[in-house]
Amino acid sequence: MAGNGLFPFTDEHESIRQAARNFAQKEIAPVAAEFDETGEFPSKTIKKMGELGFMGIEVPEEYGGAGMDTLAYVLALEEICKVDAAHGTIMSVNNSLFCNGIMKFGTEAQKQKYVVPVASGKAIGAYSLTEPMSGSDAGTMRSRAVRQGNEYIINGRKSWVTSAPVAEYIVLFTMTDPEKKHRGITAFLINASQPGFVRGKKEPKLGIRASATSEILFEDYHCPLEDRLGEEGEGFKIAMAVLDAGRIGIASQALGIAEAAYEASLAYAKEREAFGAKIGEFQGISFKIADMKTRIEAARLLVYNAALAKERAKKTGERFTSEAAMAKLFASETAMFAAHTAVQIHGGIGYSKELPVERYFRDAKITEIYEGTSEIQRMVISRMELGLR
Ligand code: COS
Repeated sequence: MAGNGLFPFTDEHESIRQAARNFAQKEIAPVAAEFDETGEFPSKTIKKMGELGFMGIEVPEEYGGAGMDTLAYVLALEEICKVDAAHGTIMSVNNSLFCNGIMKFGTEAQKQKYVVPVASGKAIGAYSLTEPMSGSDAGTMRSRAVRQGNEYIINGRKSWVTSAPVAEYIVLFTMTDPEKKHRGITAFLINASQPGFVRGKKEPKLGIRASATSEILFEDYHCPLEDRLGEEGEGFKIAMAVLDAGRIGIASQALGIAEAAYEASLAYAKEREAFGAKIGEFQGISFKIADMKTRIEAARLLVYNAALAKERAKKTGERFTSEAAMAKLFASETAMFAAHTAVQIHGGIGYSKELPVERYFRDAKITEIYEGTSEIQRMVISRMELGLR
């Protein structure tokens, strides 16, 4: 069983964890290296994950989801990412950045039109905040939406949009009133098959290569009023609140990568011999094993704690910003540490594409960058501690 008695795991949690583990080992493990190499989008396995309910774990069943809680979501995502972080990225965007935001801020009609197809795995969703000149400083975007009667005309360029090359629907954040700065940002729901939406250059990435990422362009895209998410000027708060949930997903992704790197290292330390002994018998290796294991268990506690905080927030409406930021910060740095250490323990073979260890190393890095860099997480945590926000 995951956890250690501190967390309220149920049989339902155990069954989704097992289902995710079985699926990942049987269906994703055999193809993960190939999709990483080609950078192609793994449509078949993603479709099957949708059929199993993995694309809308927390979405109520009447909106096409699995109707489970945040702990179920992090347990399933951890198992998928333990085998392949790229599949996990696609899953996390659909769940936490797309469905979660619309369930929280959308109208009934928006939930029916956008959440139902994505949560049931029939369509892919995306989330678009970043622009070429606006990353960490998300309030400074240049794209624009101008209201004309009962619609908005959207123009501009967004970048680093996960799943954009294949997404049918996108939650977009753009400026409606530049003078108001972050208070002039508004969220919209975009239909990628409408005129004025253009998919731009695909990013050639270091890791999570099977998760497609690209720029998107808006050229006089007409967005009807009913596809505005929330009120005018509420976009920045919606973006931040949705990222709070997203960061818990990235933290569980990082935990999964760290565990994979650790388990490979442990097995290798028990099997590989040098100087007449198993390498695990040398302190140079055994202390690395101890440090990996300790950091992973600490990361696990933070991830499950953040999931519980989000679950409580469904009733109290309280923010879980700090819990999510701490989990993401620590788990992503743990993933990078564990993957880096795993390559070192494996030596030459760890640097080879014959084993997945080098892929864990490349995939781990993004968890310290996307959905807010480690520096941004430290900013978020320290501002809350110091009462600066
Ligand atoms: N939930 C709800 N509201 C939030 C919030 C959150 N987690 N975080 C901030 N806000 C609100 C604030 O309360 C403030 O409200 P008012 O306008 O009423 O004062 C407003 O948003 C602006 O907040 P703040 O002054 O803290 O904004 P900053 O411009 O200083 O930036 C950071 C805040 C740096 C935290 C934010 O820009 C950020 O998270 N950047 C990283 C973006 C990111 O993760 N990008 C990756 C995209 S996905 S790959």
